[in-house]
Amino acid sequence: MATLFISDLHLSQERPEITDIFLRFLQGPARQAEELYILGDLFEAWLGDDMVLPEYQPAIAELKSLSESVPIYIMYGNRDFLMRDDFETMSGCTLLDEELVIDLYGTPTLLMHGDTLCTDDIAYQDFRKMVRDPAWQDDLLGKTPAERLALAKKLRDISKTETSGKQQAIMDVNLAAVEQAMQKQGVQQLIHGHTHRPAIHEFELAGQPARRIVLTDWYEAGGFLRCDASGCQPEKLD
Ligand code: LP5
Repeated sequence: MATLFISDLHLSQERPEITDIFLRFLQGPARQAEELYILGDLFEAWLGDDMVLPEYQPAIAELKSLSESVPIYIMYGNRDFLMRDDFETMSGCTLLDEELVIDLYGTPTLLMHGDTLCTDDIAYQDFRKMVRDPAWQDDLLGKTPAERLALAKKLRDISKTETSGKQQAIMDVNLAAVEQAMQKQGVQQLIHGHTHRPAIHEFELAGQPARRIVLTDWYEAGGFLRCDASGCQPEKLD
């Protein structure tokens, strides 16, 4: 048995092939898993539990079916932080806090989406503070579906313009923030997504070997991390 991790699928009408890969993953490798963790940005944009976009329905139905035999845990990303209780009910997934330590076959492991580690991206962190404010979210969820769609499009356009002008390094994690997060939680292993820079980084933390595993995004193809008692291995899907 193994525990599987995925993130940054950004399911969207514009990439139906990625939804197909995800459905095959849920019907295939995920069925054999002990647990499945989704570490943020499953959806390109989640605009509220009361306005599920039609293109998300097949994935939600398949998650629900899988959840009857495999526990599925999901974290917020920077695109789908408006998921609430109704999403849990319709998908069978359990929403997680934004930092969680699990016992991964004997190795305490910190799970995060990863955006909070990008502390050099000051504009993003300010934006994040605004959109994670419960009052901002209540106001947003009070808007009509058409208004929410328009606002999400505007935010996407602003973000695209902004990210194209930012230095790549600014949009990666800050290593001091990584060390601080790991030390705060007392772990030597971290798994996260968000940066779209899949890798396994081995380094030293407090004089001991440490590991930071960055999950792949699903922009071009799919991929997951399989962990079992013998270690963790990235696997590709297409
Ligand atoms: O996602 P990615 O990797 O492309 O970029 C992120 C950061 N961008 C974001 C913004 C999202 O893309 C917007 C998505 C909106 C849909 C989901 C939200 C649902 C609720 C809202 C609508 C109903 O997260 C980007 C980071 C990058 O990761 C790397 O870490 O750099 O950050 C930005 O681009 C933020 C800008 O730097 C600052 C934007 C300021 C916007 C101010 C808006 C003011 C209000 C305008 C109202 C129209």
